[in-house]
Amino acid sequence: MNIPKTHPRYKSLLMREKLVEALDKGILAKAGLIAHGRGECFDYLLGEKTTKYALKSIKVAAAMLVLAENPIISVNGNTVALALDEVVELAKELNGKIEINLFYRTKEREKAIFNEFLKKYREDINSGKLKIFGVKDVNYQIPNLDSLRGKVSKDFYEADVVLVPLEDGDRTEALVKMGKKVISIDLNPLSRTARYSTVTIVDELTRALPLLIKYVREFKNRDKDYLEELIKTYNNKDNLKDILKYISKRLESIEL
Ligand code: PTJ
Repeated sequence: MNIPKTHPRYKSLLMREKLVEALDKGILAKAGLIAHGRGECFDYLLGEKTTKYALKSIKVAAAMLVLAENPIISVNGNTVALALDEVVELAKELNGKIEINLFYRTKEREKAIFNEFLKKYREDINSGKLKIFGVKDVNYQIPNLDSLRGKVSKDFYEADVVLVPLEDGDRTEALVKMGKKVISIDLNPLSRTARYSTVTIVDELTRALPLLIKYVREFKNRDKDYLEELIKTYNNKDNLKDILKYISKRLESIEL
């Protein structure tokens, strides 16, 4: 569909279009459309911009990723549909590790997603700059997690910091129980994922990732004490409460 750039909701419509295309290509789960709709609704409440609270989480997440010994980024259908390039850019700033992990897991979708990486980043994959896990190598099981999301690669299993955009609450809880630091990106500050994560970035994926990349680059040049202090002084639950207050104040003062 040709969406005119002048349309007041151009960006939002473009995102929907990308998701529909991804559905046609077998990348997105049908339920991914519903998940996006829920996200859109929360984004309206947030004013469709990165709040100062989200920025705070982004900085803490960047510090954690820079200090991590073995970080990994987990991607699902929605993330690949909306932000494949940003995920790759971020992975390449770290150790190049990305894991495909699907809630609605089928061999066909795994393959379609892997091919999407291969189409654009074959050279990086062949040279080892980019490592895509989660297709034929899922020999490890996350304890206490029955969904198909529980099957992971050795690299994911052993990671100390995991970035999980649009995650499920169950897996977030199980990953935290394993002792991992879990960074999620989720527009819904009330979700179980948001509440269980070590750091929740309550922001839209395609707004948050470029900022995360920016701060990862910047923080590689900062000393360890500075980054550790950022992490130490952050409290995820307090941040979520601040976001809820922000939404509620915003709604009370809104002019229609
Ligand atoms: O590709 P699969 O099979 O792994 O399935 C992925 C989905 C997302 C369908 C699956 O994990 C799922 O059902 O997730 P939930 O439980 O609906 O949670 C998705 C969360 O992501 C919701 O809380 C939404 O508010 C949020 N969300 C949706 N779109 C965005 C978003 N957060 C940030 N940016 C978005 N663009």
